[in-house]
Amino acid sequence: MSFLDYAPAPESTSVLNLQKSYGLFIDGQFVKGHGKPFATISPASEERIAEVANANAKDVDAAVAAARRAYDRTWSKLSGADRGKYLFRIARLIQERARELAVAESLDNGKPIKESRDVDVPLVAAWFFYYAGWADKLDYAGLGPNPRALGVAAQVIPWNFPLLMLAWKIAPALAAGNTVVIKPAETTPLSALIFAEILQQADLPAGVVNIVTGAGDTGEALVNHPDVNKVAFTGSTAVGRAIAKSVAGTGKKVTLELGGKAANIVFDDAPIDQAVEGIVNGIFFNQGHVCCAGSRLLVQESIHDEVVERLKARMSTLRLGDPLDKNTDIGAINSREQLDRIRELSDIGEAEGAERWSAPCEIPEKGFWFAPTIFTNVSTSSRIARDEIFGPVLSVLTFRTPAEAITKANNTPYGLSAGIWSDKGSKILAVADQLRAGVVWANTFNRFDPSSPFGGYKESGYGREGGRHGLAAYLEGGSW
Ligand code: TXE
Repeated sequence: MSFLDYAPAPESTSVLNLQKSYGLFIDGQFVKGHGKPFATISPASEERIAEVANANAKDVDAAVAAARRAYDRTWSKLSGADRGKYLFRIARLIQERARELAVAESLDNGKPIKESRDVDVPLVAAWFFYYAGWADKLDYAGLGPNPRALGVAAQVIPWNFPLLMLAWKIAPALAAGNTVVIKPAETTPLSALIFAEILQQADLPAGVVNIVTGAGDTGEALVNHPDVNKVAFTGSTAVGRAIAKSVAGTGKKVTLELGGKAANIVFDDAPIDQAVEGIVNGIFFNQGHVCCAGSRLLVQESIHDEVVERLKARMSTLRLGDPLDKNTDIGAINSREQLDRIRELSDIGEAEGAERWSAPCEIPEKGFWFAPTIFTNVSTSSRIARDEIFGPVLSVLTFRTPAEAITKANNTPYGLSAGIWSDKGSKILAVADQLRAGVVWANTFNRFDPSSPFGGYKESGYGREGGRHGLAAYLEGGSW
C-alpha cells in the first residue's frame, strides 16, 4: 500500500485531496514560479508527495508588491473588528479541515499523526482564535488602530512545526494590521499550501497573505527585499545571525527565534514517574525536532541510576514507525540531511567517551529514522552537551546542589527554555529565577499556549511570540 492510499480514520470528516503540483500563492491566486519546481517527499517512505513551485527573486518581488498593495488599499483600511472576523473564520476553517491538515503534516514532516492531530493542528486553530480576539482591542475608540501596524512582514519558517510556525507568524501579524509574505521550509511546504486554499475559502482579501515556496535563496531574497518592514525568522542560529547582519541598518524590525539546548533539571524530591514521562516528552516529542527540547537532562546525583534505569524502561516501550499509524510515538526524521547531522553528532558523542544506549526499535528499510537514544557519562565540555542535535538524543549530566544545577543549566550559548522537577514550589521558584531561559516549565515540559510569550535569551534569538508580546512585535513602538 502506498501512503497516498492512506484511508482516513473513521472519525474523519474530510479526505486528503492533494494536487499533483502546487504553485506559489500570490495576490490570492496560485501562480507558476520562475524557479525550477522541486518535489516534496515523505520522509517515512521517500515517496514523492507533490511538485512544488520555486520562487525566484522576480516572484518574491511580485509577492511583496501584492502584500504592499493589499496593505495600502485594503487591510490597513479595515477596522480591527473586521480583521478579527477574518481571523475567526480562518480558525474555524482550520478546525473543519483539521483531519486533512493533520494527515498532510504527518505525511510531509514525518511526525506521528497523534501529535499533528492532538497538538499541532489544535494549537494552530487556538493561535488564530486567540489573535482574532486581539484585533478589535487595538482600535482606539473606533478611530482606527493605535498603535499602528508596521506594514509588510517577511516571514521565514522551519520544517519542525510547519503549520504551527505559520500560525505563530501569520496570526499576530494580521491581527495587528500587517500584510504578509511567508516562506515555508523547502522540505515541508504542503500544509502551508493547503492553508492557502483555506485563505481562499475564507475570502481573505487578495494579497493580505502570500506564500512563496523555495529554499534558502528564496528566503534570502524575501528578507532582503527593500519593501518589507518587518522580518520574522525561526530556524538555525547560523541563518538567524546572517539575517540579523543583512538587515542591520535597513530600518526593518526583526524577531529571531533560533536554536536551543534546554536543561531539564530533576531534583531528588521530584515525583519520579511524572518526571520520567516529562523527560521522555521533553526530548522525544516530534523526534526531538523542537527548538525548546529538553536535550540536556540534569539529574541530581543521588537519583541518577534510578532515573536512567526507568528512562530506559520507558524508552523501550516507544513505538517507532509509520507516522500515519495512530499508535506511533516516534515518527521519521524530517530529511536525510538532518539524519546525517544527528548521526554525526551521536558518533562524536561516543568518540568523546560518553556511553550510548538506544531503544531497541525495529528500523524500517526505507525512509529516515533514528532510534531514541540516551548518552550517560557525558562531560560538560563535550559536543553532545553543547551543540543542538535537533533529534531524539538525550545527554545526561549530574549535579549535587541547586547552585551546581543552575551553573550547568546556564552553561550554554543558548537560552530558550528549561524545565524543573521538584516537589518544593519554593525551590522551583528560586531556581527558575536564576535560569537564563525565556521559558521555564515546572513539573511539565513542552507546554504551549497562545497567551504565553515564547522566545529566547542569548543565541536563542530575540523578540517574543505569543501573548500580547507577540502582537507588539508587529506594531510600531514595539514595547506596547
Ligand atoms: O535550518 P535553516 P535547517 C536548527 C537545528 C537544525 C539546524 C539546521 O539545529 O539541525 O538548525 O536546520 C530558510 N536567508 N533549527 O538547515 O537553514 C530555510 O529555507 C533566509 C532550529 O533546516 O535555518 C528554512 O525555511 N532564509 C530551528 C528556514 O530558513 C533562509 C528550526 C530554516 O532553515 C536562509 C529549524 C537564508 N540565508 C532548524 N537559509 C528552531 N529554532 O526551531 C535558509 N533559510
